[in-house]
Amino acid sequence: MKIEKISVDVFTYPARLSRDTAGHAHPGPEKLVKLAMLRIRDEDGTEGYAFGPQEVIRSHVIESFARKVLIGQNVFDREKIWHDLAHWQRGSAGQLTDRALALIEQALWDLAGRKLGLPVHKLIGGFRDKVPAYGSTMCGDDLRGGLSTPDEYARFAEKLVSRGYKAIKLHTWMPPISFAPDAKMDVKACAAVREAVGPDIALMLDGYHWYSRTDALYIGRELEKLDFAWFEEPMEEESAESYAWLAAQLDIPVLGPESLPGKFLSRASWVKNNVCDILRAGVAGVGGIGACLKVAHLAESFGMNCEVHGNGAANLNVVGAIKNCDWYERGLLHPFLDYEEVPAYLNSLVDPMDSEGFVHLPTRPGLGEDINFAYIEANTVERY
Ligand code: LLH
Ligand code: MG
Repeated sequence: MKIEKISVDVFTYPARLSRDTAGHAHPGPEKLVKLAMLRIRDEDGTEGYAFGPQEVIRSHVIESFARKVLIGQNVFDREKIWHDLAHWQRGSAGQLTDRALALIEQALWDLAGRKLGLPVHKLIGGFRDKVPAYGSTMCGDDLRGGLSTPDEYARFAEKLVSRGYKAIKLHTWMPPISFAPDAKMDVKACAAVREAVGPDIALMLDGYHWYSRTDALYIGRELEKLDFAWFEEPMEEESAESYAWLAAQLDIPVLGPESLPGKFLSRASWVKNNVCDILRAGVAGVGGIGACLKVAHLAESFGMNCEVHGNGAANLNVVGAIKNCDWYERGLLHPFLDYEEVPAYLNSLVDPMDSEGFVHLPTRPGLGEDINFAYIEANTVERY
């Protein structure tokens, strides 16, 4: 049961995404993009896998930290391995990130599931076999027919509802879009979507993340009139005081923190200080599935929901194993892109959604990704 080998295959696959100067994803011309697949192998030859950006698990990270900590350890000792890695972070001069911890730990969960013949959510302790999804839009853009006006958001929302979604989250306009940020435009888009989908679809807003307190308060009060389910990350999350100020004045639940560092420790301070109403954590952001479960269980202990950030196998397995999360975030979605299209390195989607808007939890052993190993082998450009 000892870990024998850790390696990374970097491969290319075609995608139609581009990133703006602030890092937000939008539709773009098809081009080959790189993705890294981390492999961890047990002495009996069983492997576990996790996918992520090459930069996060570049050869320095694998050589200097992952191999030194993992080789020879018991493959099932995830908690010990995670703490050994977390302690290395302090002396790593910022090179060993929470995102690297998350990918390494994900591969260990995948390996454990494959060895035991169980999906990871069942291994953790299953809570459900299907979960309602919200359609999470891309950020607003300036593409005609895309997400460039409130009316275009409304037309797209109608399409999402006819696809089966029972909930929609808007990401509205952010710089570098010329007029952004604009609190009034955000409210107009939210009003147009509510008008288009009627009262029975749950709606959420995840707008500009750097609004002033007063703009955030204005938007929050308008969302209350539109019966939105939550208001996500409207301000800089380093300012817990601003969130406490906002949450104290609004009835609509304020949700966060999504991108704040500090793993489950920073979330504990948010709960203790009544900084938010619904807690947030995603596997990549807090350093792994185990860390994300700690946040969810912390929230549960205080009678709060923890809405899990992001799509993908790891987040879906967490959602399948906790009670206090109402939705799975499916996206990011855009009128010009087809989320149902399977990326070339997989044989099928890990998060298929039925016509009622439910995503079904994977039943394959491990994290549940149906990996196209032949494609990856044929398109590998670097190995270490
Ligand atoms: O800024 C963005 O591009 C989105 O907000 C993105 O980070 C998305 O992952 C998100 O916040 N989802 O909840
Ligand atoms: Mg968000």
